[in-house]
Amino acid sequence: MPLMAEIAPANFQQIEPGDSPESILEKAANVVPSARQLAYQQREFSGFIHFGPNTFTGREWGTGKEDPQVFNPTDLDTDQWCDTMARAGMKMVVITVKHHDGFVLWQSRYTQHGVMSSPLEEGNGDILRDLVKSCRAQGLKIGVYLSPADLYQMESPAGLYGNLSSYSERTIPKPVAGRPFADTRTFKVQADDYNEYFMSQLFELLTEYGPIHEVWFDGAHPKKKGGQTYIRDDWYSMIRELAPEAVIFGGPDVRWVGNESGDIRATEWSVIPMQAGAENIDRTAEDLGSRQRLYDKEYKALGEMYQPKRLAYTVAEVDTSIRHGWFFRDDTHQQVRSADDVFDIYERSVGGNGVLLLNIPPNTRGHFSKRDVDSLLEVGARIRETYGSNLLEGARAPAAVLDADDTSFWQTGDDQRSFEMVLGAAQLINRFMLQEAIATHGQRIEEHALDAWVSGQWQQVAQGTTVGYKKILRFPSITTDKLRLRITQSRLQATVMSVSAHYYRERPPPVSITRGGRGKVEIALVKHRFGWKPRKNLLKPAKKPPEMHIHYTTDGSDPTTNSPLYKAPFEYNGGTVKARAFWDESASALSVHTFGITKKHWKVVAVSSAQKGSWYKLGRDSRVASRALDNNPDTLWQTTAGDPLEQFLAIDLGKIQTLSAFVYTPPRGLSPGEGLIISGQLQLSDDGENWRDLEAFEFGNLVNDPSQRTHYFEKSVKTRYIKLVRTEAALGELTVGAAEIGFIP
Ligand code: FUL
Repeated sequence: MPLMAEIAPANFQQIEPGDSPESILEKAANVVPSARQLAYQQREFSGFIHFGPNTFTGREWGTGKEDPQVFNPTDLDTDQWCDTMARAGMKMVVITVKHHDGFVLWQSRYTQHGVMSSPLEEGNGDILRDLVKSCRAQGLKIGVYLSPADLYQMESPAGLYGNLSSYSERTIPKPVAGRPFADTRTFKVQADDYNEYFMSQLFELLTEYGPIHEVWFDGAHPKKKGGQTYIRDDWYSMIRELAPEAVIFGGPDVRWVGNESGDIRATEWSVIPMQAGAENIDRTAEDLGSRQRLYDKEYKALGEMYQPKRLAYTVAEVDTSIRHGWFFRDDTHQQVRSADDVFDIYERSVGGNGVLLLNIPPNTRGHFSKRDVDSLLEVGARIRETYGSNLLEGARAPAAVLDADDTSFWQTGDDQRSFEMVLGAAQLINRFMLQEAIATHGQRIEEHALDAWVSGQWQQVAQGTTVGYKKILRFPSITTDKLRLRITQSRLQATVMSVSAHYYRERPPPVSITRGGRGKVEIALVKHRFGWKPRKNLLKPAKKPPEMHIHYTTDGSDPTTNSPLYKAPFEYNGGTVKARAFWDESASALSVHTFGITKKHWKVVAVSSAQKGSWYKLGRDSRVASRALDNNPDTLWQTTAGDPLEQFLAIDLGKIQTLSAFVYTPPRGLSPGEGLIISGQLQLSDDGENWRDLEAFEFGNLVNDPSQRTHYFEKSVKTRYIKLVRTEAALGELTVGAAEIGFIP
């Protein structure tokens, strides 16, 4: 392909009507991150803090009607948070200064719904002030999550959200008698009451708490009101003026990776086609930036309005929580991710051209709980142990890829597509890291492969697609003294700025605990995504893997080598199974699974409605009520839209059972948000006809995180008949459903 006239690298490139596929590709290859995006991406790993009334009420999404008195951390210790995060290897912290409930964690002039009305320091507490101080001591940067959705401002009588006030010229910050600002800059905007409120609060955050490095705008909206609109362009301009180093998440700089489970695409392009403003892309789509996507005919066929106007640089941010849920709920049931799990997410996200934003929700004392701390400290130790040094140091290789200079790089040429690295001595290696010179040359590598010299010949040990800021290749351990990196496909000539090789000390893999079709519990080693076992005919493992044993318990205790040895699937009527794999002295992370009572003798006694007939994905009767009891999470029960007043499912458990919790598995495979039961009521009956209320339940944030949810009862109940009644469906949908309904004994 003939090269076109040089294009000056820029943060975005405009697509013009006369552009050809070649010229579009050339433009894409010359999109580079802005200085603030680059600095942000180089920080790699940040902590996320969800803290607020939800911490004390156990909700995922608040209502805005909480009494500020509930917010009562009894022993707030932001130093403990920051000390832990710094030791985990994080460089920045983002905190929910205002979540969807509208409660503010700082001393805002503009509302009383926040710390100023809470018991914390008798109304004088300020979580952001304390956190900023602790962050400084640890060298951590700080970011603020300010939710545009604000339930307090929607629900309270004088609330400003959607109050139908007119847009007129307003001055930001709105002056408040007796509370002047030291920073005397002001902004004139056309705004309504809520935008004026929101921007004035942003002004406080950006001018009174020191440099802010990320502003996080959540896209989620538990509710909407009054056709409220946002003057986003004005928010962004003010941020640029007041916090020039801050990246904007949910705005022009940083993009949601598209899930909350810690996953990143195997191919993660930073350069993606979009309209100006960046709001019009489907962030959950599998392919955002391949060549096909750049000059997609179908995309163009949608018409002028939908045509991508520019190729822009956006950093993918992987936000996930160390706990099940974003807020602290309890230290008994709420699951905490193991170090294995977090380290795996770290390697895939940071080593997959993304930034990892890991949430650690403080508990009601205002501390990180011990389990979270243990896991984080172990992750920090593994990061240092694995990535703290480079096994290629002193190797013979192009100097530019081994020096510490970010401006020097090796570049492919017409007949130069690979380079070798010759080590001084053979080394045990199972990780390889590479980086492109994105600051000057953008993201260009489309495919690459790594070879090792083993048994007198080159053997491919790993391959990948995109690289961008950083790629970590993981492969079974090999012993070698020679490596070769091949760039097998790229946009224009690609660059490699830096490479390193590492060894991750292998641990026994975690185990999975499942219940098979016949109701028996099966425990198995999880095959690591990065191939704990070498593929056949590829390479002999450098070391023979040691013998592995799995031990488990059903009495709640932590399994040791003295616990029952797992040999074969076993019968189990429900409860909690814990298991670990052991080799030599080391044990895998603890796996825990709680099973509901078996559903063998359950029957549907009544249902408000169910979708009949076949459904294209699953065939005949795939959405009838019994599908919620069939132990198959891929089938589902879904109501019709014909019973909007009362939607329910009543079940006969076959005999009287003792139940301690309700487990809801949301339907899969419907459109996003469809069929989700956000809140409901459980009822009991002795005869299947006369019902009395048991408890109400509520599951927040199901749309973004449609994972299995458990509602524990205040105390266990005995019953033969139980009924699930929908109170509210997600996004106001007319139908609800479930993939599975379960109860824990
Ligand atoms: C989502 C929110 O709805 C959750 O509550 C959480 O804050 C998460 C980070 O973003 O959109």
